[in-house]
Amino acid sequence: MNFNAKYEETKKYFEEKLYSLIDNLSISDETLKTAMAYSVKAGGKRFRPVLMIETAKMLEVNIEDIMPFALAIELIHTYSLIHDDLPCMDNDDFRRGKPTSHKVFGEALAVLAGDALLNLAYETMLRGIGGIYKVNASRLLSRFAGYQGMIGGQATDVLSEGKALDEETLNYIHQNKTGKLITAAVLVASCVSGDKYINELRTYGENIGLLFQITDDILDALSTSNELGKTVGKDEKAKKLTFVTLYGIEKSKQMAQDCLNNAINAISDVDDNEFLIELAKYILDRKS
Ligand code: GRG
Repeated sequence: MNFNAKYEETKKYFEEKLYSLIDNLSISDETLKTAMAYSVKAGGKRFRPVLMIETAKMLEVNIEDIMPFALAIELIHTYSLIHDDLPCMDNDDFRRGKPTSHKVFGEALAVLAGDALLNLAYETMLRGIGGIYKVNASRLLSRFAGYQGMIGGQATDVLSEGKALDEETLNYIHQNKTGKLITAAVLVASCVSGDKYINELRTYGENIGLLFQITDDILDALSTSNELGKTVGKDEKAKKLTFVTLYGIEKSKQMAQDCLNNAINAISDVDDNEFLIELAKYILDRKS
């Protein structure tokens, strides 16, 4: 299997659907529409929707059945980045190599564009909803993106700033802030399939979620702004507790390798697992 070609093909297919959704929105305020489209079309790896679509294909779920959820998860991810970049949170000027939403449109519009994308996510996910499997998938995505997931992790992260953090709190923050949405990508596909391989995919998702965060911390410490398209070295400057500041680079790399091994082992008996295995390896090797 040519992993890169398959990733790019699925990403392209997904982006066509995403852009068509955004372009066809009927929004009376042109600035709001422009702000929503600006962040949606700013690029990005489309990692979560690609993971969800490929997991669904592996579980023999129809692409039309998974697409509303794939669109929803990317819209949720995009809103979270807009809000995370705001002056009241991470205060970032650049994202994906471009000025952040509030730098272009002002803070009020950035908040509203994020809110609008979040609402659009649920509207899209619920379009054509039917059957207990899809209802369960919707509940899971809502929960994992909310106070028991991404927002919960972000809240603890914000509230921990400047405090001495213990290992348990660091793990809680990362399992939720970054890990839950990534785990949701595989679990939503499993829910829609009628819970096929749900336990194996949960362990896989949790491990690649953690792997994603550890590599993010390593990249923040070692990359240049040009490579990442955002400000780097912020964690150390802000005295933020990260895997790198807590364990150092070498131990963090070892932990990343352990997560990769755990993820691969979890799905070793799952049929047609090649793409998911290659995807886990890609996270470890990623440069942005
Ligand atoms: C504001 C509710 C709320 C949540 C914010 C996503 C998030 C939670 C914070 C972002 C902080 C951060 C840099 C986390 C590290 C992992 C992460 C989510 C990186 C960005 O995701 P990528 O690499 O981005 O998938 P692209 O640009 O490729 O889409």
